[in-house]
Amino acid sequence: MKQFERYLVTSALPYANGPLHLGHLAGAYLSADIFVRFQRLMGKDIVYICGSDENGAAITMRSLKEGLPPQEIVDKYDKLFREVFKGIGISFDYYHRTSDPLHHETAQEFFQNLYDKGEFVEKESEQYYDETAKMFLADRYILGTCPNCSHEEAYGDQCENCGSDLSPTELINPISTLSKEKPVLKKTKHWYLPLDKYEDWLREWIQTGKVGEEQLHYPEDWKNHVLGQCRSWLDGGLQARSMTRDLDWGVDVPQSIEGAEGKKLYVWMDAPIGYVSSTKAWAAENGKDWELYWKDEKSALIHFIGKDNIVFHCLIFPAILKAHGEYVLPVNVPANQFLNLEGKKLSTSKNWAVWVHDYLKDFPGKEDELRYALIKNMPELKDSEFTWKGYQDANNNELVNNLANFINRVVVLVNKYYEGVIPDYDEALMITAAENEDDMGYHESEMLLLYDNLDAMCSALRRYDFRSALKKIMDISSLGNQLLQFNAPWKMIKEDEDTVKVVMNLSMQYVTALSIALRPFLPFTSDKLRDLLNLERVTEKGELLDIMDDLAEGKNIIQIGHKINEPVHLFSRIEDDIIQDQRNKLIAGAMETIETEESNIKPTIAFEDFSKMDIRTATILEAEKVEKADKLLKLQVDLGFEKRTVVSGIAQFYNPQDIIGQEVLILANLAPRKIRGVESKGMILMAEDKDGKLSFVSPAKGWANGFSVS
Ligand code: B3M
Ligand code: ZN
Repeated sequence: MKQFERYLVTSALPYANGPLHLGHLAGAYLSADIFVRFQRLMGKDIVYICGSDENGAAITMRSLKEGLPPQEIVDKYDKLFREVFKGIGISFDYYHRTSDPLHHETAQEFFQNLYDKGEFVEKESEQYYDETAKMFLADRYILGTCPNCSHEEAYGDQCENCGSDLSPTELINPISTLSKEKPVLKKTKHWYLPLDKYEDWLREWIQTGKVGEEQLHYPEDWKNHVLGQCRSWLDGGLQARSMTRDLDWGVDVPQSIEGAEGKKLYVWMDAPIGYVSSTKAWAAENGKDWELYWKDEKSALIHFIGKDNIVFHCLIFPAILKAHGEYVLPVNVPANQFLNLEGKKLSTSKNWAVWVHDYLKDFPGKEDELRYALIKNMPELKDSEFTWKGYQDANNNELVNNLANFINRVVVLVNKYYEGVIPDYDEALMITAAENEDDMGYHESEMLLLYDNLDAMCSALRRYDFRSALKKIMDISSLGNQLLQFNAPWKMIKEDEDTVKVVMNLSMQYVTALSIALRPFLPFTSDKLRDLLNLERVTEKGELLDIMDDLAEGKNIIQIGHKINEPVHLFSRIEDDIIQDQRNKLIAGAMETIETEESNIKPTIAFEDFSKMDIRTATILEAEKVEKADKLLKLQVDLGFEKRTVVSGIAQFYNPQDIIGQEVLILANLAPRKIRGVESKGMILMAEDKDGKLSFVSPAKGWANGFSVS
């Protein structure tokens, strides 16, 4: 195993275009925070950096939607992120932002470096341009009809109805979301990174961990789903990717480069360099050398991200780093999968989310309760789920009944029997040679057991297996509870005070170990517990390493004669009504979003516009699936005065055999269109519900065909 002298840990830079929800936390932030706090507790040199991602179309689209300038949008969310991350205890060493001049400079230097080395290929292509708004349109600014499923609101890069990847020029009837007009194709020049050129070494590096002779990482340490995704990208063949955009918001392409005017860096070119600028800002404020962390081979770079960012962190950014030449490559990218919520995909646009700022407001002082529930269900290897019931159970059954119960019992008893002073004990009393070959005392052997459990927790943390590591903490607490249950000091105190001293001293050692070991997971609880123990709060400077050394040598970690404080409650039960409130809130939020969307009526039209439409009653005579199109049915409809063919995107909702004889309304004078080789004349009118389900709109039963609807 390669030994590293220092670590640089990053969490994905969140787009400053909307608030953070539980999925974000469980994806890239909690995991990194646990890892970093743990390494600090082990005395490692580790820097944890992040920042707001404030460039690119994600921001300008939001600015359009909220009707605020982009700068105001990013200021608003950057501020919110800082509050929320602090509130939930994410312990960045530095939180920067990519609108900062230092970042613009750093990203431009990087671009210039690659440009000077001839790493880019200049290419001219035709892209959509909005003549009214006078700008080139990023993919998301173009809407049109999907060529695959006829969905009318497909984006320039993707159809959300059938899920196909598109490019803007494939859309039928493209329209600009800015001016609502048809964009024109216009020539534009961009700089492309020829990723195909790096394919061979990327494959070698991902699969063997080697670049040339040098072993840079060990693939067996990487998560399978991460390797799998990389492999499938590589197998599909990498393509040159444009590293610049025609946008008016973001980092300028260095103006010394010919043709740079009006061009910005592609957001996925500049954002990962945000990790570098954030490190620079941290170093400048702390008198450190940022280059050591990025350029020395004894530095381990680790990116914590969600699975949708894998290709950028495992292939594209490494290619950029390598092309530059002076930088280290990541030793691991322990990406998490997705967190679902109450049985559904988390969705910002559908407002199916628990927002972290809302949680912090609704549950003040219960930050660790959320951290616990999320870590326990972290989507480390596969998608997982957060439910309010699960949150309640984790709190009541584990934090209250196990952890708080153990700690409380110990603290109460030590206060009761010894006025809060850690008792001295006679180890010899408890040596039971028959049970224990090494003549080891009870205290000593239980301390070793504690050590073994802590050691197992450390190994799990090093493997990024945070769920198992958290489980080890609860195992230690369970062992503590068993210790009390087995010895029942509250009974024993009457006949055998000396043995009670051994048991209570031991229990205090367990509680003290917990006050440090649970810190990566439950930092707020660690502080409360240290206050309760009347010990200094943990500063994350090697404290875990210290107690592990002491325990290995059989030393106590809280000293005889030390006086602790009076008991306080660390966790309390969460009742059903609180949970029900949260469920109601979730559903109400989602409903409200649907209503505002429904009331989001299209612009007013004139009566003449309406009267141009010829809507008729009709009956479906025949229906069959369209080959190789999951969503389409080919229908024969009877309009009374004629029969015709219509292709309709309803195959997901209706079986062909079930709709023969169905009475429908049809827009009869829509221009004919070829869909999948079939000429479609007209459109069947359908109603769409909140889940996107379609159903027929039909005249009263038995209505004759061909009548006009107005
Ligand atoms: N902002 C994408 C995201 O928020 C992007 C991550 C950048 S990491 C350099 O999912
Ligand atoms: Zn589609």
